[in-house]
Amino acid sequence: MTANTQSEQRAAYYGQIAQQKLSPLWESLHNLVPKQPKPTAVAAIWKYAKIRDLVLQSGSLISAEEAVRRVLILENPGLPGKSSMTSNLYAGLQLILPGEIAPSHRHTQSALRFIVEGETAWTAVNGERTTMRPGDFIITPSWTWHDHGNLSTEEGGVPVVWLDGLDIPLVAHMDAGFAENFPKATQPVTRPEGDSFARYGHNMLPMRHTSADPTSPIFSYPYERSREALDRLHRNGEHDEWDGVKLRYVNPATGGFPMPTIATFMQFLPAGFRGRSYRSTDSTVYSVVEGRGVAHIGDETFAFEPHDVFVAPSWMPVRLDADTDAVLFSYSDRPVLSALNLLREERV
Ligand code: GTQ
Repeated sequence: MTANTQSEQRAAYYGQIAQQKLSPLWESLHNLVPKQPKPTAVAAIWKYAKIRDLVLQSGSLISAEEAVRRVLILENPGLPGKSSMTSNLYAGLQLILPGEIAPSHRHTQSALRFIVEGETAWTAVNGERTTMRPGDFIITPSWTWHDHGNLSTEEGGVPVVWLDGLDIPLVAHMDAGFAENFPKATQPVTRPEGDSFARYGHNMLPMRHTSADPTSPIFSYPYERSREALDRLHRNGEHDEWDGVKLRYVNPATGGFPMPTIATFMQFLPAGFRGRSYRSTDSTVYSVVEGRGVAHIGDETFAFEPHDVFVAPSWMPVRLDADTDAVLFSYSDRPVLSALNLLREERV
């Protein structure tokens, strides 16, 4: 049989089986069962200096009220039209202007807020408001009402911008998305600010706390605390050749990840740090808090400075250099990989 007739025969056959909703595995086996992860997401960086004005411009195009959430989605160029940063995770920059309120709603997607600039915004969860300050890591648990606002007055106020990290693509993939609006713009405030931090944020738990909630009861992890811990460890001589000084955030009630689907981390890289290469099957989104350096991800090299966001998709080698002392916040889908026994790591 000539190659031509063979391929013609196969094409005809594929046409026939397609009519019966069948497809030949042998044409796609290599892609379906790859030797190693082949993420469609690519390594990429968003330079805050280039996008800040565009984020602020959205404030004169649409109100927070009309938009519900006034956010520019950071869309991975390898996943066009998918509103995704990685195969499982979403990232966006949300803007809230003085006097505005982003109305209360809830959804099954879990969210984190990582504050980029401005100190006058609040977010509410479970009847408690917390002030959002740069570098704070704040959680909106799955299916909890949440509304955001900016306390500053319209004349003297400043815009507030934060990075939203959600498990939107994962939940979409699972076909498990539910959402609803609260009947009013804001939920009732039933507890004073700082209440949950007093209960859960001091290496103690309320006496009879037994909740097995997989989401951390601490909803704001203040930057002050995380920064101090990293600084102290650095001064004590902690220095990992891959990570610098890196800590993971925990749910104090379980010791596990702060959210069922998203892990979060904060790391310090001393000036002159030249990190070694590592890779992992979780995909990680980084937000630069302080300092300047270079991220080498796969074949790409990105110079970074404060407020830049960059992404390292699954299994791409990552190597971090710091020109000045630098602090990086990051989040990943590690809890999902870990729960499914799919987490692999390699430190070169
Ligand atoms: O603040 O509730 O960036 O529901 C995307 C979806 C933010 C939010 C996003 C959301 C929110």
